Amino acid sequence: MIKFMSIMLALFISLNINAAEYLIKIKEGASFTDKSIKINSSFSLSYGEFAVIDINESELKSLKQREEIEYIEPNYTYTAFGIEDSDYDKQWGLKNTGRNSGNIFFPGKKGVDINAEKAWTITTGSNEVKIAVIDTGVDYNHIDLKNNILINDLEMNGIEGVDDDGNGYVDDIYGYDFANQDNDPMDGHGHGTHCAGVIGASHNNLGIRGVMANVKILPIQFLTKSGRGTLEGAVKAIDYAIQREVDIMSNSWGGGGESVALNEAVARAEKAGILFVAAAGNSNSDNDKVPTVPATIRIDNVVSVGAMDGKGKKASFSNYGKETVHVFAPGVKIYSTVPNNNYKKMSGTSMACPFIAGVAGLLLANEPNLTYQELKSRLMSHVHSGENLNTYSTSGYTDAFKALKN
Ligand SMILES: [Ca+2]
Ligand SMILES: [Ca+2]
Ligand SMILES: [Ca+2]
Repeated sequence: MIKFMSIMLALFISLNINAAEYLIKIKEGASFTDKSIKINSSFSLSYGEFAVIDINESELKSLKQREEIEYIEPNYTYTAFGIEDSDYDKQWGLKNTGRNSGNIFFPGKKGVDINAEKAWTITTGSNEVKIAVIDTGVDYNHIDLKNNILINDLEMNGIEGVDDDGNGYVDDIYGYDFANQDNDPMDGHGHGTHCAGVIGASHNNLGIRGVMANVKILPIQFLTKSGRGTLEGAVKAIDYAIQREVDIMSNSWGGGGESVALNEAVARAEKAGILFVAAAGNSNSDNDKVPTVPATIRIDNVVSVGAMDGKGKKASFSNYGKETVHVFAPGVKIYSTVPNNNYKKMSGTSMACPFIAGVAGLLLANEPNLTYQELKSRLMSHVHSGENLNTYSTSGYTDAFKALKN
C-alpha cells in the first residue's frame, strides 16, 4: 500500500510539472466551479471573490474565455525590498551565529562578536563623529558608503582650482591622496574601502552594515594601489587628518622600523585629543619584542588591535603583545565593501582595526565629550577573554554594548 501511494505521488508531481498557480477574480454575482481544476484557496475581499488555482497552459486558454472570470493572471511572487541589509547574515563580527563564522563541519562560536545589536539599542552613531581612514583611499561613491563620507563643503561649493577653505590643499572635496599628491582619494586597491565599510556602511537595506550606521568618514590615501606607502606619505596623512579635526584615526597599515617622524606625527594627534587606532600586524609575532609601527608607538592615544577568529581565538597570523596589543576584534573572513559597489571577504588585523575605530565612534556618538583616554579605557575594560585573548593582549576582545553602558 505504501509503495502504491508513493508511486501515485510521483505520478501526480510529474503530471503537474507544467502547472502553475494563477489568481482569478470571479465576476460579481457569478460563481466558479470546475471539478477538473485544483483550487488551492478561495477568498473574498471587500470588492469581490477570488481563487488561486493550479492550471497548465491549455487550461489557461480555455479559462480566459470563461464568462464568470473577470481576470486571471499568474500568482506572481514578490521579494521584500529590504527588511534588513541583505548580506548582514554574513557579518559574524557584528552578530556571530556560529554558522556564519565557520562552516557546517567547523562552526564558529555563537555570540563571539562585538555585541553590535545590543549596542545599537543605545546608539547607531552620529554624523558629528569624524573618523579618518588612512589607507589606500576609499570609494566614496560606493552605494553603501557615500552617505557617510565627510564632504568638505567649502570646496564642494567653492571654485575649481582655488583652495576655498585655505587649508593648503586645492579642491580637497573628499579628502586627499598623498600617494599621488592629488585631491582624489579614490581607492584603486580595495583595502581602504573595505576598512571604511567595517566602520560605517549605511544601514540602508542593501549590502552590509557598518559598526556605525551614521558617521563621517574622511578618506585619506597614502598607500598606492599596490598597498604600499612611505613614511613621508604617512606623516602628511596624519597631519592632514589633524587639520581636518577628526575625532579618530583608523590605521590599518604598518611595518618595522621605529621612526622619530612617525612618533612626532602621532604625538601631534595626541595633543589634538585624537584617538589613534592601529592594526597590530599580521606576522604572528610578539609586538612587545619586535616593534610594528605605528601600533607599538608608546603614546597614550594609540590603541593597538589584534585579530580574532569566529571562535574567539587569536587569528593565526595576528601579532600579539601583553603590553603593546591593547584589544582584539574580529579579523578573519570579514565581509565588507570594495570599490564599484562590490563586497568581499578579507582577513587581517587591518579588518580588526576599523571595528575598534567604529566602536570608539559609537562611544563618542553617545557621549561626545569623552576624551581619548576615556575612550581607550572603555575599549579595554569592557572585554571578553575569548580563547585566552587576555594572554595575547592587555585585555581581550571589546564588547561595544558593555563599553557604551560603562
Ligand atoms: Ca582646501
Ligand atoms: Ca576649490
Ligand atoms: Ca548597507
